[in-house]
Amino acid sequence: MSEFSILPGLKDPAALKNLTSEELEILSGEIREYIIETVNKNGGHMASNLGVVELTIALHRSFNSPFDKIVWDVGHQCYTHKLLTGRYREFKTLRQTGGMSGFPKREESVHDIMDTGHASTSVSAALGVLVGEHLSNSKSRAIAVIGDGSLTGGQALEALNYAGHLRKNLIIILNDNNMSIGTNVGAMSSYMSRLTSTEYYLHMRNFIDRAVSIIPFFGKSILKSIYRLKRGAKGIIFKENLFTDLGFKYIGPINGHNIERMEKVFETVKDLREPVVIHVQTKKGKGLTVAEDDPSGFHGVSPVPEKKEKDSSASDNIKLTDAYGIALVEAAEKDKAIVAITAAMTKGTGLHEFSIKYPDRFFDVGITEPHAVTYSAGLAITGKKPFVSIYSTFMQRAVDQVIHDIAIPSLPVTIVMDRAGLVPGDGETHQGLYDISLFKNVPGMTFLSPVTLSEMKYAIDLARETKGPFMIRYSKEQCFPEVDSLKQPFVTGRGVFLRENHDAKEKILIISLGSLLSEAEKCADLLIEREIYADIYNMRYIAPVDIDYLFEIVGNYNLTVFVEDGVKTGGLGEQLAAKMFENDKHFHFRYFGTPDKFLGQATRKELIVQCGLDGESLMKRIIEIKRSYRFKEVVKQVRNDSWR
Ligand SMILES: Cc1ncc(C[n+]2csc(CCOP(=O)(O)OP(=O)(O)O)c2C)c(N)n1
Repeated sequence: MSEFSILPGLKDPAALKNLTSEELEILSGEIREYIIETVNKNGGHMASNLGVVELTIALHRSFNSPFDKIVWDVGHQCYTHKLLTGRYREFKTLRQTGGMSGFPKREESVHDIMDTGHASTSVSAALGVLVGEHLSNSKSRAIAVIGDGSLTGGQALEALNYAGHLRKNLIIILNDNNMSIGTNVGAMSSYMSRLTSTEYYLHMRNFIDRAVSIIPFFGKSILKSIYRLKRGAKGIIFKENLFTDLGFKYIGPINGHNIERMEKVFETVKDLREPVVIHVQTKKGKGLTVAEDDPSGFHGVSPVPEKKEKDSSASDNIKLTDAYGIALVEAAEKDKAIVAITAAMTKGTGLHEFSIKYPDRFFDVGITEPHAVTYSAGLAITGKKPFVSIYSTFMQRAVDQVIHDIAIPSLPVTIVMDRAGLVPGDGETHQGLYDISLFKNVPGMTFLSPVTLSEMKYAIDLARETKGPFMIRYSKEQCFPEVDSLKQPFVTGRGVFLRENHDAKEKILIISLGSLLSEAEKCADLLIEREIYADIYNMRYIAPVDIDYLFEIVGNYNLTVFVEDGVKTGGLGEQLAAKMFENDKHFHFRYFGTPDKFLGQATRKELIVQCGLDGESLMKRIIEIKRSYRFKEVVKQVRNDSWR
């Protein structure tokens, strides 16, 4: 680790206020260096964090955190904030198990106002905090820092609407880098580009910036004139400014890499009595040329060793995300009705190739998951076959849209949930553990969990032939190897045996749902070492389940263990157990999933072990059940004998 002169000594943001402008420049450089080193080593959000170094310094110099509440939208850009709020040492452990979170976390620091990870919540949260503080007669200020991408999310717009109505002194910093993860999309984005790029307006902006810089500390009357001047400028070009029309004061665009200028503006708005939007322009990836040139590629960065591993991997060992991308492109070639939709996650959901090959049939609708789902319902009404790709965790946003707009009218929309199950690195907010419990009981839903490229292709073919709502879920994992048993076509409601040994004396079955199949396989291998044989059945279907067929299978075994990559309570295993109970099927059946608690950051492997779902834990659990089963059998036998 490099030797830094200023950063390690900063234990509290208040100390920032004593630094000279030369020292602030050195500090910015040290922060960037530390972020680059750490993110390369541990993985994390590179470009977004490099873009807000000066903005964060200016905020912490102007406001008094934690008395003043700074709320970061998404929170993926909070690294400088963490470094300036006493977490210099901990930063080395960024995203590691038991280490510092890559997102704001209340339990980590009083400076972290919200636990975040999902977009577009900051304005609502900051407004709530502000009103709450006022009710307690506190003079705390509330500042929401939101990116131009996150501003496209419906919740942010709902909050702007209400904040404009309340007219409290909420401060919104609009961090505009003209990017979401990829290029930002939508009318809002073009609107902001117009705000920042019109020649005349740029001229006016330069004039105002200059005016601001020569006034040492401009008073309210001068500020008022600046507003008037700016409104005048906008009046000529735009007639109306969205923010001013919603009831906000608007200042901007200002250079988000000039600490002094930002501070002057922040100092002035501090005591305003109405809501204000400060439009700050930043460069995503600032200070790291490769990230500046490819901000999208450097949005989320994998640790360097993982990259090497990935490069050396064989092409048949692809991730399920890539399998989906390949399978959808293939399906789209033969089926012109297929259209693909993503909510700002083109690359993350494997749709990059589709977007290049079929630009007219591809829609990145911005960070707007509920809209993405209902928009797809509209497309389906016209005979299109929409495939909407959204991470499992972000689909939590669109539960009502699935039920109300797709399932009730029984529209053929396929929701494809990537990053389902245990998700590494990002912690509680990014786990994909609830989709099975949220959606499996939606009437008419077909819900599949493919584990190989060939299963993915079957799933997509089935989806495009199905007339009603459809869901596909898979993890961030590699595909399971293409073994013959998994190449069998799909039969409604049924799975397939990965391993079946008819000669075993004592019959044990492991039913696996999703990517835990590889752990089921390890478990069976470990059991063999102990001379216990277990068959493995890949469930494939979450809904519908051919329950009579499943009963028939389970009836052949002395013990069946069901394993799912999702929360146990409300999961499929629990539902199957209930069905057995209802039908007086006294099978010896156990089901395992993730526990009823939020799971923090760790590698996927570590998370699997934590939940007792790895091969070895499963093996131990099965042996334990067998033991207690024998014991119970003996007790039952004794009781029966004594009753006779
Ligand atoms: C509801 C939701 N959908 C998707 C994401 C994934 N995501 C994380 S950051 C990001 C882009 C945010 O863009 P912006 O707010 O402009 O911030 P920038 O990274 O450009 O600084 C996206 C889409 C998310 N965090 N939450």
